[in-house]
Formats: sequence, structure tokens, C-alpha cells
Amino acid sequence: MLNMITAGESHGKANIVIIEGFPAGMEVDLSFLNRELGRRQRGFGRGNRMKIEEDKIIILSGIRGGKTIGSPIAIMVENKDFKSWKNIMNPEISSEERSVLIPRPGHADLSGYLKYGVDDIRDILERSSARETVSRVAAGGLFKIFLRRFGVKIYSHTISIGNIKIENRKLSPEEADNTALRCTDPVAEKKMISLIEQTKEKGDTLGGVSEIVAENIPVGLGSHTFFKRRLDAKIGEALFSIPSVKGVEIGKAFENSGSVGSHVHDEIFFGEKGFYRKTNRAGGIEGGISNGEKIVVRIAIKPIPTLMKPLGSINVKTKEEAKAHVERSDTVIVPSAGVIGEAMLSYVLTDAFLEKFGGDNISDIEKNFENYIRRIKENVF
Ligand code: EPS
Repeated sequence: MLNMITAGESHGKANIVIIEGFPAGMEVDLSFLNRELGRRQRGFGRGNRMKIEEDKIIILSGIRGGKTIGSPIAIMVENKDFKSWKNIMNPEISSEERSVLIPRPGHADLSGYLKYGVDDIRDILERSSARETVSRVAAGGLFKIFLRRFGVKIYSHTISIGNIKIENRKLSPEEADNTALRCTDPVAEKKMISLIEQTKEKGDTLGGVSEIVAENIPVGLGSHTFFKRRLDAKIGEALFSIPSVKGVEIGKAFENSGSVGSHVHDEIFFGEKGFYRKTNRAGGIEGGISNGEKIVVRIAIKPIPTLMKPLGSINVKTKEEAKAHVERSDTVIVPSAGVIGEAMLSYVLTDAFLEKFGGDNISDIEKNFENYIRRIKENVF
């Protein structure tokens, strides 16, 4: 089993991730992890914090001479902004001077304040901040390198922002990766940019939809035999854990639900390469098992709950009506959410590979994988 645990506050010293259960002997291009962190930071509509941070990994354990050694891998990313928050976030000296007492609707502020019995909502918002996802994307870089050894490719792109959806996919997702909103339709992207500008002007925020795809997935990851083994259930859990993600769709799930079975299920064909489909409305998973087609997942991201023109709320100490706390934030994070989604999908797929083809050294896993692929071919032909 692959374990991943993160720690760190948004304005604390650093964010860290520990990955446990990862095989030994895998070469790691550390610069790739930094490139992944750079992709997460970009995107039109991010706030000024992203101008402060230059996210870079520091490996603390588990990698020696550019190779994994089988022990837990600890990765740290420092928060440059900590220097401005030293007194407030200092573990030893407590400072009341910037207590947050008016919870923001849509954030963890009020529920967390009540649940944890803290005096300052900052104790909650520091950890509920999406800054934490820097850790997941660093780990995701490692998982992507692992999956690449088996030919798996993972990417994402923006489907919609606010009420503007892509119509003509003119660019490939790879080409779109460097555009302002990671969008394959340049015409729609222009409209999205102007919507973001207008929304920011009004002190409001936006959400949207991002699509995450995994290509070259072998048939047989996950299982129909037990609810916890279903690959779609694991993907759902992982993607729902991303802050602001409120919906996860595999394949054309919502469209399919309004159609009839004969228009939904992907007919089966047989050719030189074996079984195949001409459509992929199922999004690559049937009965909780990968079917060899692309895994296609969409995430619905709610508008950011920190509004510059805040909604009404209540001061938790005085119980008086007040405008919600305003904290520097982003207007939209959909392009970044796609990159975080890639990391979480990579995590689930790496775990599924390790479960199915497990071994303590990468070469053991590769051999198990090759044996399985050979066995499937023998079954087919
Ligand atoms: C966030 C608020 C902003 C974002 C942050 C998430 O941070 P700050 O309050 O420091 O301006 O920039 O995201 C990141 C720091 C990041 O690395 O993604 C929030 O409230 O969730």
C-alpha cells in the first residue's frame, strides 16, 4: 500500500509530504518535480501570493544519488511568505494581534472553529488553505515518473470557467499547458480572461471545470469484488479531497444519466490489437476496473470562498453581524486545480499499480507488469 501524508500551514515555515511504500531503485529527475510545482503556481486569476512564492523541493530522505532507496521519501517546500508571518505563525510565541473572528461562508472557518475549540479562526484557515496542495503536487511528480515507466501519461486542461465553456479544441492539452488558463480553445480562453477581470473588479470569485486524463492504462486496475477496491471509488475519494472540488465525474457521467443505455455503453470490437472500443463514454472504467481505454475524469470547482467584497457573517465572539473576514486570495484556481488533479490521479494509479504488480524494487514491478501483459495477450489471441 502506498501512503502519502502532508503537513504544513499556509503561512508557516514549510509544507512537507511523506511518501511511504514507494519502491527502491527508481531514478528521479528532481527538476521534473520543480517543473510540476511551477505548473501549479501559474494561471491567470491567481492572487499576489504566487508572486511571492517560488516553489522548490528540498528532499529530506528516501532518495540517494538520484534514486529511491525504499525508505519513506520526505519532501519539503519552504514558504517564502513565512518571513512576513514569523510573529503570527511562530510555534513558540503566540500573538493575538491578527486574530480572525468573522468566518467566511464557504470556508472551513466556522465549522473548524466550533469543532476544534480554538480562539482564533486562523488556526483553521491556515491548514484549510489550498497551499497544502503544493505537497501533493511535489509527490505527484514522483508518481508521474513511476507511471511513465509503464507508458502511462497524465495531463489536464480547463473545460470551463464560470459560465464559459470550451467549444473548439484547437490546441492539444500539451500545447494548452502554457496558455493563461490551460485551455485548448483560444477563443473561449479570451472570454474567460475578460470574465475573470470583470469578476475580480467586482470583488467576486469564479469556479469551473477541469478535465484530467490518464492514457495508456492497462486493463485490470481496481476490482469489482469489494467496494473499497473499485478504481472509480478511489479516484472519487482522491479528487474530492482537493479543496473547492465539489463534483467528480468519470467519463460522461452526468450526460449519460439523462440518456438511454443503448446510447451510453461503449460497444466492444475486436481487431489486430485485440479488444477495443470506438467510444469512451464510460471514461475508461467499467465495474470498478480499468478497461484499457483512457481514464477521463472531470472535477467541478466551486468559486473561491474568500471574497474581496465579503458576504454577511457573524463575529464568533460578539455574535454581532459583520462582513466576513477578507484575506488576500485568488479570483479563480481552475488551471491549478487541474495540475493538483493530475497529482491525485497519479497517486491513485501508482497505488493501484503497486497493489497489482507489487515489488520492493522498480525492476521487480516492471517484470510483474510484463508478465501480466503477456498473460493478457495470451488470453486474447
Ligand atoms: C488561499 C489563499 C491564498 C492563495 C493560497 C490559497 O494565499 P494567501 O492568503 O497567502 O494570499 O494564494 O494558495 C497558495 C498559497 C498556493 O500555494 O496555492 C486559501 O485561502 O485557500
